[in-house]
Parts: sequence; C-alpha cells; structure tokens
Amino acid sequence: MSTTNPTELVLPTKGLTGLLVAGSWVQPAAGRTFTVENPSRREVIIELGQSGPQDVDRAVSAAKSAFPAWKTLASRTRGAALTALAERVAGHAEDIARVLSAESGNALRTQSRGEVHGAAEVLRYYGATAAEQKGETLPLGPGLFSYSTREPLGVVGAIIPWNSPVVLAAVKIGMALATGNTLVLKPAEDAPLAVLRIAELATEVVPAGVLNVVTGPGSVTGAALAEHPEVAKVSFTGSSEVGRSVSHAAADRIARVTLELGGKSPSIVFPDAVGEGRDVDALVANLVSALRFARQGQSCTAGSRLFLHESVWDEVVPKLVAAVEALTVGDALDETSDVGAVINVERYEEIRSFLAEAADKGAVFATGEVPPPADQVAGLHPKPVIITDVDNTWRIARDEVFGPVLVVIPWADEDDVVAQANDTDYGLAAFVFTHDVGTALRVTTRLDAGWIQVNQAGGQVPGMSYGGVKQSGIGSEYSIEGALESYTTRKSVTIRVP
Ligand code: TXE
Repeated sequence: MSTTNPTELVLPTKGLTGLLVAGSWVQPAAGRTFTVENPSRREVIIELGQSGPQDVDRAVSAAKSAFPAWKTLASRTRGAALTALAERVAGHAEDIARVLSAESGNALRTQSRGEVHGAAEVLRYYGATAAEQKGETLPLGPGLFSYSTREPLGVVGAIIPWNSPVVLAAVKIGMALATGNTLVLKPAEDAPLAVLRIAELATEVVPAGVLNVVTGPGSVTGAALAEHPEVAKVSFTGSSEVGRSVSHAAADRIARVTLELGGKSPSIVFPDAVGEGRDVDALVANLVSALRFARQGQSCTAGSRLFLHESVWDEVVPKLVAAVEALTVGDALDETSDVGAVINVERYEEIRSFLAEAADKGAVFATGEVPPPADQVAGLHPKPVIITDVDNTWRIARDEVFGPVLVVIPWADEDDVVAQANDTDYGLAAFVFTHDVGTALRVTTRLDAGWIQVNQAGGQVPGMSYGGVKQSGIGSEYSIEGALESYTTRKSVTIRVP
C-alpha cells in the first residue's frame, strides 16, 4: 500500500484492504491488487486488494447470515442506524470530500463537498422514512380477512460507478437497509475510497454483515456479484452495455434488477425564456448547470443536447460561450478550480475521439478544441467545449459523450424539436426553459424522460422518485416509494375467522 500525498488525504483506516466482510477488513483470497489513481495529477493514491469470486462469495455469505436479524428489527430501529450513519458522514464531510476529489477528479469546491452533504441528506431521508414500510388490509367477505406485508428480498448486490460514487452509495445503502435487506456494495475500481470510508463509518452503527463491500474491476468483481446465486436483487448504476449484461445474469435466476443507465438529455429553450424582462444570465447559468460542467459533464442526467430557438440564438450563444470560458479548469483539490479532471485515460481518449470525429465532419467549435493526446498532458483536463452546426444524427449528438461537451442545435418548430429531443434510445432527464405555463405543461407531457426540470437544472432531491424510461433504466430511486416497490415483495396472508 503506498500513498503519494498522505498529508492531503484522510484515507479509510483500520487495516484497509478494500474487502469489508462482516464488519472487518479482510485480505482477498487470491492476493491480486489494483491501483486507484488521481486523474488530476496522474499519481497513484493507493493499491487495494482485488476481490475475486471467492471473496464475493464470502461477502454474500456474511450478508445472508446477517439478514434474519436485520429483517426482524423494528423498521424505526433500522432507520435510527441510517440516521446515525448520516450524522457520521456529515461529521467527516471534509475528509470524505477530499478523498472523493482526489480519486474522481471532481472539483472539491463545486462538486465533492456538495455531494457528500447530499449523501448525508439521502441517508437522513431513508432514516426518517424507514418506518413507512406499511402493508394493506382487505376484507374478503364474512369470516375471511386478508392482509399484506412488505417483506425484504434478502441479499442485495449494488454496483455503482465513479462519477458520483458517494451519493450513489448513500442511495443504495439507504434503500436496501431501510427496507430490511442486507447489502454487498461494489464501488467502481476508479473511485472506491470515499465509499470505503463511508462503509467504515457504517461499521460503527449497523450490525456486522449488514453492509459488506467488495472492490475490483467490473468484469471480475462486479460480474461475480451480479451472477451470484444468493443475491436476490441487483441494483446497478452505470453504462447501458454493462446494465444489459447485469440484467441477463439476474434473469437467469429470476432475480430482480434496478437499472440506472445512461442518458443524452435535451435542454429546450423557448423564445419566451429570453428577451425583455428575462434574466438571460440565470438561463445561461442553468444551461451550464444542466450539462454538469462541474463534474466535467460526467453525469447521466447531463443536458448535453441544447435545442435553442433560432430567434434567440444570437443573444444566448455568446453569453453561453462567455460563461463556459469563465470556468477555471484545474486540479480537483485546488479551491480555485470550477472543473476538475475526467476519470481515466480511456474516458479521456473516448472524449477526444468524439471531438475529433465532429471536427472532421465540420462542426464549429464555439469554444474549446480537440484536446491533446493523454500521453502529452500532466492531468486529464479537457477544456469545456461548445459545438454548433451539429446535426442531430451525428454520433456526438446521439451517444453519451460523458465529458464537458455541449452540442447546440437550432430549432424553429415545436413539433420538430420535440421529435428531435425524443429521437434517442435514452429517456433519463430533460430541461425546458419557458415562462409560459401552457408550453411547459404541453412539452413536459410530450417528452420521453423520467425527470423533467422547467426553468432550473438542479440535482436529485431525496423524496422525489428518480429513474429513466426507454434504455435509461428500470425502477426509481431516491424515494421511499421507489425503495418499497423494488426492494421489497408483498406477502399476503388470508385468514378464515372461525
Ligand atoms: O461504466 P461501467 P464505465 C456511461 C458513460 C460512460 C460509460 C462507460 O457513458 O462513458 O458508461 O463508463 C462495474 N459486471 N456511464 O466503463 O463499466 C464497474 O466496475 C458487473 C453512465 O466506467 O458501466 C463499475 O463499478 N459490473 C453512468 C460500474 O459497473 C461491471 C455512470 C460502472 O462501470 C461489469 C457511469 C460487469 N461485466 C458510466 N463491468 C450513469 N448512469 O451515470 C463493469 N462493471
């Protein structure tokens, strides 16, 4: 184990290995390791043990053993444990945020601090709502009575990505534990450390075995978890491609899945959002927020296709370019950085290839450029890019770039822009900017998306169900209703009253 910057980071302690089973860090069986790197500095932060199938099996067994006792606790007692975890996360927020910025490349000031506080909010929410696990009663005629309860499923396997790992870990922990399930959590190999710190804090408040963690590459550790016969449900957030394979593995044993996959979300600006009496600076700030530039555009809800009405093009584009050019791109731990680094060389090169292909096709770069190859840069910091003169059929306008790249497409006719916005396999989020309530109601009804924001571009809020349609996913997260629907099953009991 070696750290390059020990003074800056408070890493998980107590003999960290990356494999948490029944409340203790244990050594993975095969002795293989992997490294976690800081993409801003391109330095190794730490070497962790890689969990293989045998280790996943151990973690699942621990979760299975802990299940009967956890399931039978009063739901409010489970809620109290989540509330206690929330307070510990909030109490260590700065340390967790620094680790998160170092490993994910997300800027500390604009992204990671807010994410850790968001994670504490999510855990508080599930702590407060855990007691809502109510059933139903049904009178069935004279002498016959029926009631149903919400039963947890058993061991949940949760696989999360690296783009906002802390809040996603909180969502999976909150949903699974509030509803009485036990959990084996697999963070992404690129950004596991902040999640491991939260898991370590959880050992102080939840019984051993209720939350276990395995770490390692998706094709090894993630696949072993998704395929494990004792895992009753898999909750996955990540790419559509892996979501499909996780879904197939679960289908083979009729296990349940929740999938939160990619997106190519549209932002549509109507003419009445601009002009006399309108705050165009606020509109532009929302468009920058929609693309999630603070996370280098690496967000499943990123409003990465901007449909701008042609009548407001000349007023909005220069302001948008100026706002994006004013962003400071740099080391994720530097307080002056608005935008940090993309996660790894593979993703950086993928972003480069999208941009190079668009440049070859004649796209106009209103700001930014094709970044230099990864072997020529000290940190993985592609500059934010705005591209105009793009056709909605181009790859850059159709595929999830997952980088700081916004394409702007003019429109003139509402039917046409709605058709273009819906002309994608994805359906996660959408953003509509209009001051006309009729337009807002009409267009939000017509858009295929799980979450539509009008005149704002905020993040998910605990309590509001969030999930995609079409190939963006199955199930909803962030609400207790979503947890009850997808992390419990109904048991009905029918009683003949003598
Ligand atoms: O995701 P992966 P990647 C999209 C985005 C991004 C692309 C690739 O477009 O550019 O996916 O990112 C684990 N069985 N999103 O490659 O591979 C992996 O270890 C089981 C959108 O990083 O899907 C990690 O823990 N698990 C998305 C998690 O899956 C496997 C967020 C996500 O990794 C596995 C991230 C396997 N065979 C990427 N292979 C969103 N919805 O926000 C990998 N994993």
